[in-house]
Amino acid sequence: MAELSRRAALGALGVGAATAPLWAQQIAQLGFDNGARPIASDFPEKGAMIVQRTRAPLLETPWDVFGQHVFTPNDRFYVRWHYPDIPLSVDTAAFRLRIGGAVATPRALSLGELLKLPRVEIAAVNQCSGNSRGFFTPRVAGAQWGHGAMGNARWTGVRLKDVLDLAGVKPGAVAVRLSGLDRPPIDGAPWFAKSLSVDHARDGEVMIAFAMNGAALPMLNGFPIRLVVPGWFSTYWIKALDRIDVLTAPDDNFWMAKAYKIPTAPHASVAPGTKDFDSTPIGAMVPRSFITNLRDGATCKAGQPFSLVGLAMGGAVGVARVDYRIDDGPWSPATLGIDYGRYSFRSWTAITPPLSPGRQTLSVRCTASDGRVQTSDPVWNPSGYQRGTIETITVQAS
Ligand SMILES: Nc1nc2c(c(=O)[nH]1)N[C@H]1C(S)=C(S)[C@@H](COP(=O)(O)O)O[C@H]1N2
Ligand SMILES: [Mo]
Repeated sequence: MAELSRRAALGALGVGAATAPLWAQQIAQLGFDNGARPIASDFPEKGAMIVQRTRAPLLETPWDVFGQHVFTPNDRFYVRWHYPDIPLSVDTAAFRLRIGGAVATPRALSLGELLKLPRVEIAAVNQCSGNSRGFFTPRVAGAQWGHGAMGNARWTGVRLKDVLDLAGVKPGAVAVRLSGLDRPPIDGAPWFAKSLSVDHARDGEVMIAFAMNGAALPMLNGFPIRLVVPGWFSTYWIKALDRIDVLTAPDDNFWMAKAYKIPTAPHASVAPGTKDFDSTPIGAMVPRSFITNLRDGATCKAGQPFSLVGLAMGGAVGVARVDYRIDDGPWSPATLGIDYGRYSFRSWTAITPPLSPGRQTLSVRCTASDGRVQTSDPVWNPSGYQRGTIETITVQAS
């Protein structure tokens, strides 16, 4: 990979990044109250993105991108960091991935050594736990994402298992903790680190990716290497990964023990306002589906059929079927597009019967290959995680 030998440098990034005056910017409407956000094109290696925050950058993919691509282009792929102190350049020659803790031989691997391992490629959706948080009712605190804190890519890299085997995981190990080059703003604050069970880390699918969609990772998406945990929410997909620690006890760090926890109740949902509930770390994703060629509030011609186009995902399993319906009518099957593997977006299309005049609701529903099906049950938890409810839009036919 020639691109990995470059010394990537972004220059100053942050407060000054979205420099265009507000009047010169486009505005995205995210579909919930107070959902207007500026669109900026001046983040490094990024095209037009919805700016949720500049420091640390939280950039959302504009919705029209999902209508144009099953694989989200790198320069339109959403960005999420917790801490403002993020890597802006990486000296790829000096870079080392350190593997320590309960291993036979602690290692510090150069990128060259890493790239000698067998290559794997997998198509997988990267989705933030809080994707679609802005649609939670009642609203909850946190980044008010629309549906664009997700993206699909072909990830190329090496198996985490093979990297762990180079160091030799000792018997008695239970978890593998991963962290990257970003740092908390104040001493004593917990580094952003996430852990997987040893079995999960060694399942042969969890990978360390050095490329997405055939190109080096954008700096903001974790250059030079990041973890990819197919089927799991991307809080675990550690970017700019430079440290792996094998643990002999469950990880009790803040980001595992306190943050990113969801109710154990069905759909990760509790009655709005509930604070005390049994919780568990968020993990596998759930089925979701979206219409991408029509916006909420769109107008269309009455008396004639029209085509629906969209994307679906099964979560941690594949997409078995997608159905749509008009108002409370029967569910009708959509036609599925190319299958790029169970972890990828799956495109779908449908031709509706002629629409009667007036306002109608269009709903879309994914059934995953394990039989799990989206429902209209509302999802609410105080952190705004794991929305999986059936999404609807209204159109005006005339
Ligand atoms: N090093 C590091 N990795 C990280 C994070 C972070 O703050 N630091 N955030 C995680 C979260 S919560 C998300 S949603 C994804 C976002 O990945 P992306 O920015 O490539 O879209 O990165 C994950 N990996
Ligand atoms: Mo996230």
